[in-house]
Amino acid sequence: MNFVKQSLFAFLMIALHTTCDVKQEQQRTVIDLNGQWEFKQADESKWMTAEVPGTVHTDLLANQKIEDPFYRKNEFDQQWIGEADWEYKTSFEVDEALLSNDVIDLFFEGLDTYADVYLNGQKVQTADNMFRSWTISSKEHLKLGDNELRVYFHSALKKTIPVYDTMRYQLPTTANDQAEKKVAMLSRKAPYHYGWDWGPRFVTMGIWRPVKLVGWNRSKINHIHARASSLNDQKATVDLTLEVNSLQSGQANLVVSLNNQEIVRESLQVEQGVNTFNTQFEISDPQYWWPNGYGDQYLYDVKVQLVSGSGAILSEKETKLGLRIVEVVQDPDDKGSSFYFKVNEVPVYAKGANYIPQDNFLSRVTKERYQHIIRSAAQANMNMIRVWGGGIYEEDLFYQLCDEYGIMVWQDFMFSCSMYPGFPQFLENVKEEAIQNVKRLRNHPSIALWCGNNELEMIWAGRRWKEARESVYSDELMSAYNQVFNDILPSVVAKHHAGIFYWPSSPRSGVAPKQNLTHGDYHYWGVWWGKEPFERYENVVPRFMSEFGFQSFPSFESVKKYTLEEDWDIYSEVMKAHQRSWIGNGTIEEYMKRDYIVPKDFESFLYVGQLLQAAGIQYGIEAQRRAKPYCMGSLYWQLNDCWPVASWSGIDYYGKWKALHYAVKDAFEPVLVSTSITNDTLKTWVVSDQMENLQGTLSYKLMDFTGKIIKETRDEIQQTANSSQLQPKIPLKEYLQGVNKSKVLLKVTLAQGEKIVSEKIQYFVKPKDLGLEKPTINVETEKMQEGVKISLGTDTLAKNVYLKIADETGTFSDNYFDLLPGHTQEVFLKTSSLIAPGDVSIISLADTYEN
Ligand code: BMA
Repeated sequence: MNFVKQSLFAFLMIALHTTCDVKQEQQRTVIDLNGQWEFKQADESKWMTAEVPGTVHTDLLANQKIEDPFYRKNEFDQQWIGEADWEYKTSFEVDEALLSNDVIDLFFEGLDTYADVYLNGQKVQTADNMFRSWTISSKEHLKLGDNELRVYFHSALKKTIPVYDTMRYQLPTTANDQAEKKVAMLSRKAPYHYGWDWGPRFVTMGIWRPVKLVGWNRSKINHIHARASSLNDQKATVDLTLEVNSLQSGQANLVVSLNNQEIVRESLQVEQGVNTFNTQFEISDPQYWWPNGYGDQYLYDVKVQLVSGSGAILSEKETKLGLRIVEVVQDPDDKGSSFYFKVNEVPVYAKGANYIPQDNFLSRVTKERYQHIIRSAAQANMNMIRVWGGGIYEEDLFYQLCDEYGIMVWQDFMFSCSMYPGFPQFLENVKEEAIQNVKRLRNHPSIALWCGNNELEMIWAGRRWKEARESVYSDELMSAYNQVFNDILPSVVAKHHAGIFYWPSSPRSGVAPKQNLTHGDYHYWGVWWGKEPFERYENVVPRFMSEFGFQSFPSFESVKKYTLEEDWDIYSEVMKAHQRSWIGNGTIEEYMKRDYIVPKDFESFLYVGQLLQAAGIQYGIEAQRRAKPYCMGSLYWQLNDCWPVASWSGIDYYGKWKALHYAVKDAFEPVLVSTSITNDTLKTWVVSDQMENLQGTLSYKLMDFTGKIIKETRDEIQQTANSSQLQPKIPLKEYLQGVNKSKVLLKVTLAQGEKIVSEKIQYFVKPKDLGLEKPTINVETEKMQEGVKISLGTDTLAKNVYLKIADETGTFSDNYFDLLPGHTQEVFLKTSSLIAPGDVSIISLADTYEN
C-alpha cells in the first residue's frame, strides 16, 4: 500500500477558561484530507493514484487508462465508467491534539453522488445528493496514529434505473438525457451530467469538493448572515443572524467588528444545542455595492466572534458585506406589469447571459478559469449572470468574483426541463439541499434572485407534456411540483435569505399559465428552434428576456484541438458528435445562406458562422435595450461551454471569445447608438443606462467603401438619464437616391466633444449582397507596457476583421470589427510575447469568397 500520509496542521490555538475546567485549551484543529488518494473500480483489485477533489474520469485520464474524453468521439467509448462502481481511499495520521477535541467532524463539501463513507472500516455516512455537504461526527471512529478513510461510489445509473423501472409512470422530460431510460430527474446530481443539447453524457462520480476533519470544543458558529435591511446615503442598518452550535449552556459575548473596528458587543445566553441569535448595527455614511456600470462594489469586512466570559475566542467567522437592497418590481401598468431589478432605488437594466458549468469534470475548473469567465462578463459590460438550473450551485469563488465585479446573479435551484418525483425522501433531500445552499450563498451581495427551476412551468403548460398533463397521474405530478417549487423552496428562501425575491420558474408570466410578453420573464426560441428570421427579435420583446440564442462553432484554432484534419467538414461524424442540438449544423447553414455567401472552405465556414451568431444576437440585444423601460433585461443563451462544441455560447470551452462576445461588449455599452431599418425608414435610438442626463452630437456619415463621404449631417441631442430615446427618422428612399445600396454604409456616431461615446455602422443590404473588394490591410505593432498595440489601416472597407496570433490565448480589446479606410484602428492585446506585424494573421469577410 503506497498511500501518502496526509499533512496535519492545527490552527487557532486559543486558551479556554470554563468555570469548571481550565485543563483544556480551546482548540480548533483542521486536518486537510485533500490531495493524493487511491482509487479503483470496485470489483478490481489494483489501486491507482487519485486526486481529491476530483472525479473518476480525471483520475483515469491521469493514470492513462482512458484518452481525453473530449477528443473526437472518445465520449462514446467511455460510457462504461458511469455504469461501474468505484472506490476511493486514503490514510491519515491523527495525533493527541486532534483527539483531545470534544467533537471531531469529518466534513465533505461535496460527494458525487451515491456514496458510502467508511472510517476505519465502519460505515459512517450514506450520501445521495451531489449538491449537499456532509458533516459526519467522527470522534468515536478515530484512533491515535494511522486511520483509513474509504468512500464507495455507487453508479448513479445503477441507483436510478431500478427506480425508473418500478415507477407507475415515467416522469416527463425534455432534457437531453441521452439514454433510452431517462433518469436524470431521479437523482440529485447535476442534470447536465446525463447529457444536454450542448453537452456530452459523462455520468461522473467522485469526491468533487474538498474534504477535511475539524475538531472543536464547547461552542461553534455554524453560520452567519449579514445584510442591509435599510439603506440610504446617511445610514445603513445591518441585520446580523448567527447560528451557534453549543455543547453546553452558558454565557458568552458576541463581538462583531466591521473593517477591524468593533461595532457590536453583547452578552448572549447560549443553550446546549443549536441557537439562533439576531442583532443589528448601523453604518453611517455607508458605501454602496452597485452592479457593474452603476458604481463601485464596496465590500466591508465583517468578523463575528463568540467570546467566553474570560475573553477567550470560542469561535469566529468572517464574511464580506456588500450594502445593497435589491428588489424585483412587478408593478401593473397599461400593458401588463413590469419585471425589473431595482438596486438601491435605481431601476437597473439587466445585461448578461446564462451560465452553465465550465466543465463536465468540475474539479478541473481552476481559479484562473473562474476569473477569466467572470472578468470576461464584466468586460462585456454585463451586470447579471443567470446560473441556470441544469448545472450546479457554483463554487464560493464564483460568487466572490461576481461580488467583486458587480455581476448580479439570478440563481436557479438545480431543476431543469423535467417533472420531478414527490417521494418523501426525495423532498426531504431537496429541502436540506436548499437550506445548505441558501445559507452558503446568502452573504454574497451579487445574489439578486432565487428561481425554482428552468422551464418546468412553461413546458407543463405547453404541447410537449400534454400527455402527462392529461393523464391520471397529472395531480400527482402537480402535487410534487407544488411541494418543491411552491412550498419547500420559497419557504427556505423566506426563512434563510430575507430580502431576496423568489421566482418559482423561468420563464413565467405570473398571471397566466403560458409565458407572455406583457408580464414576467420570457424565453424566446422562435429564432433557432422555430427557424424564424433574426428580424423577429424586433417584435418579440418581453418585459424581461431571460433566454434567447443562436449557435456557432468554436474558432478553427479551437476546433483543431479536438479533431483531426479528416474531420474538417461540418457534417463529419466528429463535428456532428460535437453538436448536440438535433437541428444543429444544418440550422447554422440554413441561416447562413439567408445572409451570407456560403464560404469557400471549412475554416471560413466557422468564421462566418461566428459572424452570423454575433450579428443575430446583437440585433436581439439592441431591440430589447431600445424597448427600455418596457423591457428591462436581456440575458442571452449562453455565456460559456462545458466542453468543445458547436453551441449558443459566446466564449468557447478553451476560454476564447467568439465574435459574439466581442459584439455583446458593444451591444451592452452603457450608452448605445442603435439603428434599425423597417419599411424603408431608418430609425436611430440612443439608449442610456447612465444616471446623468447626457448632451452630445449625433452625426451621420454616408460613405462608400473607399471612405468617400457622400453625405454628412449632425444633430445636437439631449438624452435623459436611464432612458431610451428615438431620434428623428430618416426616410431612405430620398436619403439614398442615386446611391448604389450595396456599396455604401452609414456611420452613426454619438460624441461628447472629441470623445466618441458610441458608434454604429449600418448597411442597406445583407452581407451577401455587399459589393466587397479584397482589402489591403496595413499592420503595425508596438510594444506597450503590458502587451502590444496593433494599428490597422485599409484601402477599402474590410468587413469583420478577425485578428489572430498563433498560440496567443489573450483577448483583444476588439475583434471581428469593420475596418474603414481613412482611419487607423488601434487594438490592444495583453501579452508577454513580442509581436511583429507578420505574426498577426487577418481574415475579413471578402477572404471567405471563392475568388
Ligand atoms: C434553453 C435552456 C436549455 C437549453 C437551451 C438550448 O431553454 O434552458 O435547456 O440548453 O434552451 O436549447
